Amino acid sequence: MTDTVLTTLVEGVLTLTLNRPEKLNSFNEEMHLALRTGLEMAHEDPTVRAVLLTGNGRAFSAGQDLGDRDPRKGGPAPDLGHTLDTFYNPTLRLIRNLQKPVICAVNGVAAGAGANLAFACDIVLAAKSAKFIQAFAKIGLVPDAGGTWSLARILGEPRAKALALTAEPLMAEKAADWGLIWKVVEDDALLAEATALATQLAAGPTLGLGLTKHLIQAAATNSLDEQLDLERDCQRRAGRSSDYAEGVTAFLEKRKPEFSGQ
Ligand code: LHQ
Repeated sequence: MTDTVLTTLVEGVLTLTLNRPEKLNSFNEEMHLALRTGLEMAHEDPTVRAVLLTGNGRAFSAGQDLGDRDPRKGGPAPDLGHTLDTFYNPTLRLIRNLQKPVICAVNGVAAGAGANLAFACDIVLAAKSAKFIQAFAKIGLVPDAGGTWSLARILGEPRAKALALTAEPLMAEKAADWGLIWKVVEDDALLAEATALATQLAAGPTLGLGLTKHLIQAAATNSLDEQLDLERDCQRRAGRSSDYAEGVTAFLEKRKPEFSGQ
């Protein structure tokens, strides 16, 4: 059995590399469970202070492994809702609920749930040659893995609908122009740049960064009043952290802060 997700932990960065390159890192059950194990480790292990998600080979991920459920083999129609409940949705929630930054380095094509997995991450960098495809329409499905949520929120209805209904590829540079991702990097510089960013964030004030992520996500559904209250509560927690004391002390002493993540 091969490792369907390669895992390393260096300087606080847990790098999870989707690793079924011959299938363009499409998801089978084994890869789903391996990714989930990695994300659960990110939740539980305090030495993990940032996550970097990427793919091995020429693709980031082509979404669901379509060979896994070959309709030519007969049998009852599959319950894809169950597949989402069992595999995709827990992973999406683990990423969104992780109170640590998740960086995604999209190294090549990201199709179907593969694209939407990337959009769930906190900061997305993509190789110049990468493209995003809402491939679902080509096989009679609806966008999943949070795609309708992310696309509608980030792009608005006109662009979200056109991408989802036509399944036209969206090149990395346009995705960045449209605000779907953070930045485009030359192909051969992607991993180094994404690792440097993840390492920088892993050395940051993890509690404060996690609360910041939570606040920005909550803003999508909160009223201004609710958000002001939530900012107050989060700032109260951040203000009691040792990283706040260290940050201010380092500023006053004109030195670089050494954050512990606490
Ligand atoms: C693949 C795949 C793939 C298996 C390439 N599976 N082998 C959730 C709930 C439950 C079920 C259903 O789905 C979902 C969520 C979803 O993600 S649905 C959407 C599933 N994904 C797709 O529909 C994308 C299918 N792939 C493609 O359209 C193309 O492969 C893309 C545009 C990604 C890349 O095109 P090319 O660069 O031309 O590569 P290729 O098509 O030649 O693929 C290379 C190999 O990878 C090839 O195998 P082979 O043995 O012939 O070399 C493909 O069969 C295999 N592959 N995607 N999803």
